[in-house]
Amino acid sequence: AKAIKLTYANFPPAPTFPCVQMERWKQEVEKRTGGKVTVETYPGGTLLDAKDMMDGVIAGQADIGCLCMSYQPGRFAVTNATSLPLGIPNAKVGSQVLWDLYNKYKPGEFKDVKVLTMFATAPSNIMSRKAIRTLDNVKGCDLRASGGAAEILKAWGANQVGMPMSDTPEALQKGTVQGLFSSVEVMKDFKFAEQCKFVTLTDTVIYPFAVVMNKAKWDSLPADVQKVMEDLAAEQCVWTGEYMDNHCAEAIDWSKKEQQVEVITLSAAEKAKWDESLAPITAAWIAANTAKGLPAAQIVADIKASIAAHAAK
Ligand code: DTR
Repeated sequence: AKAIKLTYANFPPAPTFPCVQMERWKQEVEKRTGGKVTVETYPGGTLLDAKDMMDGVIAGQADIGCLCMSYQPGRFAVTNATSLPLGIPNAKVGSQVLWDLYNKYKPGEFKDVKVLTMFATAPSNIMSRKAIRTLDNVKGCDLRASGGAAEILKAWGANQVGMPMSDTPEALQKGTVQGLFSSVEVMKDFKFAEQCKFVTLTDTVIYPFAVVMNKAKWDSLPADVQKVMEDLAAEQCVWTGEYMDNHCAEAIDWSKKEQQVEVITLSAAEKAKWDESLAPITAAWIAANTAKGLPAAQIVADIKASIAAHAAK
């Protein structure tokens, strides 16, 4: 049989978690297909950039692409509902909740691709140049976030600045932003700890990711190869969630020990204030998306039930 070569595009640099999971998927596919398939990986936006990922894969510029759905909130309304403040406790649960949701709704925005897997980051925390200890400290602070996480920052009164993660190192360097709101593994992987000496633990929303394949390319694959990839989908989702959770813990340890970062835990009374300001977000999302014809209340109910089911495991 002729060897099958697939290209796989990713937007952030090679050491970051979207690329780590990409290399793991490549290895597993090459192994499980007995070398019938080889995957050529392109980290760092060398083949497709963050915002071109979905359309680039649809157009066949890459066979496979990894995208952060938060960077196009309107395009991926159903799956981005996992970025509402609904209490996803970690990346492993978040990844499974996202995968359940995708499989239940199979939203139309994915009709032109084959979805190979999905996964989520760990819940977001604030990484900043200045100490943020109270809700008042956040007000007016220039912080970078996208999608659902951006809505959270706005509710807290931050000056939210939107951009993909891959543009953030330069924005921090230039002082366009004073910090960011994301999962904390980036403190180590992007060396943000060299500039952001404070982490405020808010443990709020996750960012959802998808890995998609060009539809015609998928259709051209032999059934046994398709089966290997389909069997890997849920496993890859859980693997990535676990990797992310472990890596966030390592990054926090490293930041404290090697970079003298202070990790700020909010008091229960203070945290209650932060959470209270998020209360209207979900209701507003349900109203807006019901108006657009989505079963929005059901989607939120499904996410809550799925969190409870996976968190209990
Ligand atoms: N939190 C999202 C996604 C994200 C988290 N870690 C990384 C690393 C590399 C790229 C994207 C992400 C974000 O802030 O964009």
